[in-house]
Amino acid sequence: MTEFTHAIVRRPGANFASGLTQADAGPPDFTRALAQHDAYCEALGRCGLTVTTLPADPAFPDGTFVEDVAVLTERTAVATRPGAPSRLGEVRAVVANLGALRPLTHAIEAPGTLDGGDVCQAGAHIFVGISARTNVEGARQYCEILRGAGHTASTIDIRANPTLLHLKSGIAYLGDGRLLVAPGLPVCENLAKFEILRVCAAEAYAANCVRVNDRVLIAAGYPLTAAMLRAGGYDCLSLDMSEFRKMDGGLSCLSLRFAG
Ligand code: CIR
Repeated sequence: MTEFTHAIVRRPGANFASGLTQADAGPPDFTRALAQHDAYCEALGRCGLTVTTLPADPAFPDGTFVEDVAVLTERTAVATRPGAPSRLGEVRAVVANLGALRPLTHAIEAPGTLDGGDVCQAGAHIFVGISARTNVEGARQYCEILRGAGHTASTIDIRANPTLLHLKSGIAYLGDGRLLVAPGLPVCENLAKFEILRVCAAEAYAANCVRVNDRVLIAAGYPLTAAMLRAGGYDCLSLDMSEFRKMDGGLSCLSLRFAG
């Protein structure tokens, strides 16, 4: 598993509640969102990462979900082309801040769209979701980039499952050939090569966890998933994600993690 040294995050802006959401869970509380974001950054620090925090940009209420605008592997650094038109302009600032640490190797071109939330790296293999945000052309371009760099890649079409905004809304790689998977994620041949830990239907949101070096960041309030991970030997840091969940966001979306 890649040992991460750096993360880029972006503070939620005062108009965070104007972002895109289908959660129907009411508006997020901005003050609480800031406190949750601070705790998230602190957790990344505890995992050994140097965290660069970008200021909010009022032009982009979804800008705190930085994961969607770039995808980084050990061999590639790709600027995405987000599937939501309101998010297209988020790419520039984040990519500029990757700077010399991770200079871009590629960019997704129109008419392709790709959201970083649809990319799940599982060791040497990379799963790319085809979703309401990532189209077939964007996934094709990205898979070609990955294969050209020596990765293997395959797609998972999640369009039949509207409860999953992105592929990583329903899957997380835990390392050691293990995946945490939500119910409803289509099981394909490439997934079956991994050991699968299943999240129960009542805790589907908990499938979006993040392995960061020796720890796993998990969303607070999902005791069965937490117990399963702890029984599996994982050192879990539990974080309250309530306000980001109201905006369809999860733990992975709030940072770009990489080895600098
Ligand atoms: C959006 O709809 O684009 C944001 N409100 C949430 C994005 C969450 N990102 C992610 O899961 N990677």
